[in-house]
Amino acid sequence: MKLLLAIVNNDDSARAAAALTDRGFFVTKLSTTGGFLMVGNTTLLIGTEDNCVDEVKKILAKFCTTRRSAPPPTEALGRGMKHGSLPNEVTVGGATVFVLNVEETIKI
Ligand code: 2BA
Repeated sequence: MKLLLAIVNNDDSARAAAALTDRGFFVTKLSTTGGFLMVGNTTLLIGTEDNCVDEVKKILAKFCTTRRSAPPPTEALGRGMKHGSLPNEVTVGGATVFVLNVEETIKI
């Protein structure tokens, strides 16, 4: 069994989670914040069998595409970013996915 931690854009999270649950996957949505931009994102927890990991990755790739967008407001920015230092457009979306081995899953 594997646990996928998928950090995705808030705007993509509902459709990605719905597509995953439609295919029978169990999903938990966590509201998270990126440590660099200090902007909200969503972390999806997906526990699944080893042979289903590729299907989860395909669904995430379908619903979490990268695109160009206006940057977040500068007052929301965290470390490493100065006022006026962002370009007019930044790349948003995509997914950062960690695949972890699960020793045991128990539902009590
Ligand atoms: P943030 O930490 O807010 O990072 C937003 C984007 O800023 C990143 O996009 C990356 O392009 C850039 N960035 C982040 N840290 C940087 C650094 N130390 N130096 C230079 N540029 C940096 P993504 O790589 O697509 O990551 C999107 C979000 O996924 C991140 O939001 C963070 O919440 C999470 N994430 C990505 N990689 C991670 C990792 N290795 N561990 C934990 N969380 C990660």
